Amino acid sequence: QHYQQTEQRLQMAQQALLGHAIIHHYLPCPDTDNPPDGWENLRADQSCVDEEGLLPWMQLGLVATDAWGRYFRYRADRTFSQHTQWFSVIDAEGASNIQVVGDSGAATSNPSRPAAIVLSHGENGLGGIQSVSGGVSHTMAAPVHADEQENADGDLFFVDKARQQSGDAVFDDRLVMLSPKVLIQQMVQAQRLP
Ligand SMILES: [Ca+2]
Ligand SMILES: [Ca+2]
Repeated sequence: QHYQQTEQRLQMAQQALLGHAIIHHYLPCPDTDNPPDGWENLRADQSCVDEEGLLPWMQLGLVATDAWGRYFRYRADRTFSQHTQWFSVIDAEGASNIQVVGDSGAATSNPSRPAAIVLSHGENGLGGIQSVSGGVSHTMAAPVHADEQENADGDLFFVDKARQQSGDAVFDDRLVMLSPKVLIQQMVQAQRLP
């Protein structure tokens, strides 16, 4: 039930990001405030304060958290989140530095290179930030599973795979990717690319 609801919210986040890109010709920056306010954080020069943070849910008109009350982690590649310059089709193809693999151990596997990812830390919530009523937030404990650690370390690498458990180490993260191809196709259709 919680997984289904979280899955639905992730799908909606994916759609909302596409819609945002079509309207504004870029992806929003992450929300890096503490406590988060649901709005992107920009520097004076309009670049993102950080490429990774929380999904700016207010800006996208979404529910703030997953079904367990934790904010969604969000990373947008800088090619696609530049507010001052439109990305071109040529630049965008394969330009993303984000890499998503099915298993961090499988170094040979071909990584996906999405323009952005939205991630729920799952039922255990480890590595996430819990929303507490009254605008307060609470940082969850660090993950135990190596692939959950990979999803919480703030770098360019992520793991997307089915739930897994070995002893105390549980992998239950869920993520959605925004494909550059889909993004470009939608923007071309909406005549939002030069
Ligand atoms: Ca998790
Ligand atoms: Ca990582």
